[in-house]
Order: sequence, then C-alpha cells, then structure tokens
Amino acid sequence: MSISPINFFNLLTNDGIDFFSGVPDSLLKEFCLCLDDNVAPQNHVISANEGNAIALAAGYHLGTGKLPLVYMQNSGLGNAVNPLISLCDPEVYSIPMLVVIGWRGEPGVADEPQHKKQGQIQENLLAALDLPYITFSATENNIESKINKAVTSAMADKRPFVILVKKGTFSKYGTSLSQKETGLIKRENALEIILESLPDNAIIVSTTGKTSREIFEIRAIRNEPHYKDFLTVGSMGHCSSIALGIALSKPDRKVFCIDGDGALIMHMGSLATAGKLQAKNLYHLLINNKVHESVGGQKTAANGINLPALVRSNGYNSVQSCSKKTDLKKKVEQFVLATGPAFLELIVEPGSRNDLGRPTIKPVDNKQEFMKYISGE
Ligand SMILES: Cc1ncc(C[n+]2csc(CCOP(=O)(O)OP(=O)(O)O)c2C)c(N)n1
Repeated sequence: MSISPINFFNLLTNDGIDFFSGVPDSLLKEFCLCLDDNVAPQNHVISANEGNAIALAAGYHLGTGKLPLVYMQNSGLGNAVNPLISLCDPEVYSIPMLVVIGWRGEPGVADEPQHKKQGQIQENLLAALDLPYITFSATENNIESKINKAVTSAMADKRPFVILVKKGTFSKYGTSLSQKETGLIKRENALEIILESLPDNAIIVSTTGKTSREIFEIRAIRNEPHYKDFLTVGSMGHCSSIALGIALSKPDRKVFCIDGDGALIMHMGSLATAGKLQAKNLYHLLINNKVHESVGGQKTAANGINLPALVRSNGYNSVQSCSKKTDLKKKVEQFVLATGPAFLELIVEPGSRNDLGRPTIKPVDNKQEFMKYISGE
C-alpha cells in the first residue's frame, strides 16, 4: 500500500525531526504539500537549490544538534554533491541528516529522456558518494522500522542517510495548493503572445518544466516548426547561461531566454555573469508565477523579492516588469527593441492545463535542428 504522507511525517516528527528543507519534486509532491500544511515556515524552507538545502540543514544541525531532513528530486543530487561530500561527509565535519530523494528515471519505469541516465546511475552514484540508503516504494509495509533505522543510523554514524523514494510511493495528501483566480494572465497565454511578438529569426532558449512543454504545444497547434526553440528539458536553472553562450557566439542574432522564477533563483549567480558580459543581443524574459508550478505549485523565494531591482543591480541594460494582461504585447514589442542585456518580468497566474503534453521530439533531434537553424543553414 502507498504511504500516507501524514503518516510518514508523523513518524519523522516522533523521531525528533523538526526541520525540513529542499527543492520540490513531482514524486514527492504529496509529502511537500503535507510539510507546507504542518510545519511552521521557518522550519520548512524551500531553498534556492538542493546544495543550499544541504547547507541549511547542516547549519540547523550545528545550531541544535538535531537531525534535519532534506528533500529533492534526483536531478538535484548534482547540485547537492559538493556540500554532501565536502561538508557533511564523515571525513570532513560529519553532519547527520536524512536526505529524501525522488527517484525519477528508475530503470524499468517509463520517464522522460532527461531523467533516464540519472535514474540508471542513481544507486551507483549513492554508492560512489558513500551514502547509505534505503528505498521506499508503494508496496512498503515496514515504514516505521525503516524510518527508525534511517534516523538511528544517521545519528549514530553522524552522516547523511538517504531515503530513495520510488514513483507512486506516497498517496494523496488530501488538499492540493489552490490555484486562485488572480486576474493575471496565464503562463500559456503569455507564451502565445511572446511567441508571436518575437522577430522571425529569434533564437529561443526556454526553461525546464511546463514552460517548455507549453511552447512545444503552441508551436504544434500553430503548425510552426520547433527548431527555433531549444527546450532546456533538464538542467534546471541554466537556460539563461545557455542563452548567453549562444548570444556570445552569435552577436548578430537576438537570443531570447524564457525563464521561470524557481529556475532563475536556483542559479541566480548567472545574472552577475550576464550583467558583466554585457551581451547586447541577450534578452531575458522571466515568467514569474512565484511558484514551482511544474512540480506542484510550492512557493519560490520570488514571493518576497524584487527581481527586476536585483537584475538591474547586476548590470542589465534594460529592465522592465509587466503584470497587466492588456500591456503585455506592447511590453514585449518594446523589449525586443531594447539593447541587451535586457530583462522583462511578466507576472502571471500560477496554473496550467491538465491535459498538457510533453515534447515528442527527442532532445538530441531538437539540438540538431536548432543548431542548423542558428547556423543559418
Ligand atoms: C536540479 C533540479 N531540481 C529540481 C527539479 C524539478 N523541477 C522541475 S521543474 C521545477 C519547477 C520550476 O519552477 P519555475 O522555474 O518557477 O517554473 P514553473 O514550474 O513555475 O513554470 C522543478 C523544481 C529539476 N528538474 N532539476
């Protein structure tokens, strides 16, 4: 039987765990919802990236001596490797924590191309990192003793202990994050307007998750080719750096990065690089819904910060924001004429269609066609 998130949570708290940090994941969505509902905000921190979550948890342990919990999708393990092995490892500071990892791309389970390699190497990777682990699946019946074992082992050996969670492990939590009508434009409609307002020879690099899925569908519905769009299906947080790399190598073409707030915040340091390099042909569009909508709608740090001000202070040449549906087209048209690095934030309503599909073109084919397009062939 699948595990009830609240049962899992109660067992963790009975074992003394009261601090949680991580980046949300679709496989862990129900557990994340349960944390949102049951933990005070200062004890449940959705961090910028998975490495930050490990470091936050390490700090919490240093301050309290208690066992913290970090959660992430296995895509984020790469972000976490450095603090896991150079901070928490028994040969360095020996810091205990539980690390709950959603196992996308598990061998034998159908998944998207960007998850396959990570899923395949998952167990070998944990072995190479010398991280002890147990797995949880939908057919679990020994949850309590397994959690006790994980907690005891992490504390006794003073090291991170991993709980690897297979697809379908958690049952529904009950409530899901409400998608309130805000009167703002929906991301998909904003993307429709953006795509029709960009110049014909625009080069587009879009972010991980539903933004790229929507762009793919809009192109398909309009019978337009997909080769203008590099859909960054994995590698969350890096699409603006990919766009910058292209912009530097193609100074005569306008390169548009279509980013998400969770992704931008995940690797915010790239803003400083973009500001410093002053690529005149770099156009950074942020679709800001203030949540990680693609994996369940959990809040990002965009809720409390002024992203345009931040971007401006990093040296972008032109910075604009737009929250009015009726202004959007005009704002995008002005943005296209600005001198880069240019930034336009579009505040949109969280939410997406339930029947949204996924790209049907393989990433490597997308790359080949895209390279032909940008080389002018
Ligand atoms: C390194 C990494 N961590 C986590 C994920 C899981 N993930 C995929 S999309 C996404 C949310 C992206 O949020 P945002 O950029 O705000 O875009 P939105 O989903 O709101 O459109 C997350 C957390 C991932 N793909 N890679």
